[in-house]
Amino acid sequence: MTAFPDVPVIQYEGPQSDNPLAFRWYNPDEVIEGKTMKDHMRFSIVYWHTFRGTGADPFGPGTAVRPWDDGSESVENAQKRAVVAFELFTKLQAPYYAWHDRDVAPEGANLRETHANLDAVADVLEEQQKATGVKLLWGTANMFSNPRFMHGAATSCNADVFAYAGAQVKKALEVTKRLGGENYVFWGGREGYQNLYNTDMKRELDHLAKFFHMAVDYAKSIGFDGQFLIEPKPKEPTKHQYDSDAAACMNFLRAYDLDSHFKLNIETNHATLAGHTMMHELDYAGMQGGLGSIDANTGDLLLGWDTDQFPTDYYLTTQTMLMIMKHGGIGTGGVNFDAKVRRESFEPIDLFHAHIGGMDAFAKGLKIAAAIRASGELADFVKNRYSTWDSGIGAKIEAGEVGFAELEAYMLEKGEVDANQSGRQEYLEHMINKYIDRV
Ligand code: XUL
Ligand code: CO
Repeated sequence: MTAFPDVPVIQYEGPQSDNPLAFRWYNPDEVIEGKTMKDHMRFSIVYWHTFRGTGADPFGPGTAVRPWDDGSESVENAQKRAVVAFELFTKLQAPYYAWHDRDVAPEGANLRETHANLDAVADVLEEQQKATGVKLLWGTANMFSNPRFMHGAATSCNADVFAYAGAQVKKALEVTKRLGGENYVFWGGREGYQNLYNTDMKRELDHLAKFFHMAVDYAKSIGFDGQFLIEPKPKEPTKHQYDSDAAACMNFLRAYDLDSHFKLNIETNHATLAGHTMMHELDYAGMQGGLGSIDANTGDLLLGWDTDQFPTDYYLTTQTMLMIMKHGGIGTGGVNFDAKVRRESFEPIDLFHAHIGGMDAFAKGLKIAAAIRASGELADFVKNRYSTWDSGIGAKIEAGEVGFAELEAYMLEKGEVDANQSGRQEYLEHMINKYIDRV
């Protein structure tokens, strides 16, 4: 049985290929800076958009044609769907996948039944992982769709909801461990507020921290040694999400003594919703030792909400790979396509076109970034721009050898600062194009 009879395992055919079902840039075994493309990116496919997305929007129902799915919320349908998912992962040569508990298995009539449903589907996931070699990048719990989470989960005003969420994450952690998941993600679902008149923000943040500490403690008790990740997002569904951006997350983690247990999962469309670039969020997380993984997608600047589109822009992928390489690679994380096909792209084959495009864009971005790094042109420019800090007064300031009194004495003697130099933004933007042209 195959769900995609007309799709072969996608192969690398090189930039001149006209075959839409081939990679033009993603050549998994090609070595760049001493590491294969496969290991640089550790591509991952998400279960929720790719296998549970229907194309529904606030104006109309789903449009997606998914012949393998009978549309029911039965465990049997979920198990059949899992087999199809692994056919797609394998045909795309994706080494990883990621899920929410509720993507893979339906809720039952009560928590006990819900847990059992998850176990029954995990049996198939485990079998399929073994048969195909595809691995679990991360698991997470959906604590935002069910109406019980209307006020949030760990930040709910209702203590019972906190308790339910704890039970849910306990189980999700167990299943993530069972399936060899390399990370566990918390995206803040409805952890935020719609207004401050009805919200005790301090109490909610204290609860959120308590919840994360419980997760760390429980993971330790079951021997789950995957990396915990928080995924920043500023808004949607709430007006203010507590995990609003990389800086807010790092501050939260430090304030509550969680920073040694968590890193960040940086998502492109979340960065832009926060008014930042992906490059900014990656650099900020990286410099704080918090870069754990990325959710690869892109938004539409004319729409301005979380459209979760597939990334095809070489500037974006180049900038992303530049930052990942600058900060020493993606570690146990990966390039996880948290992206969905458009409502109008309703055929199964569109899932392949979308992922091939995203993987190729990242592969080319990696090659461009490597070429920029190999020439040293950009790094030399930046180093030179800060050269006044390498000796003289700059070096003394950095070494902590001087205070305001010494600075005053220095400037009184010198009278005026040495001449400033151009930042050369336009020169650099054009210089980056040179590498895009040449790769
Ligand atoms: C929501 C989002 C989530 C997380 C996992 O915007 O990105 O899908 O990645 O909960
Ligand atoms: Co995401």
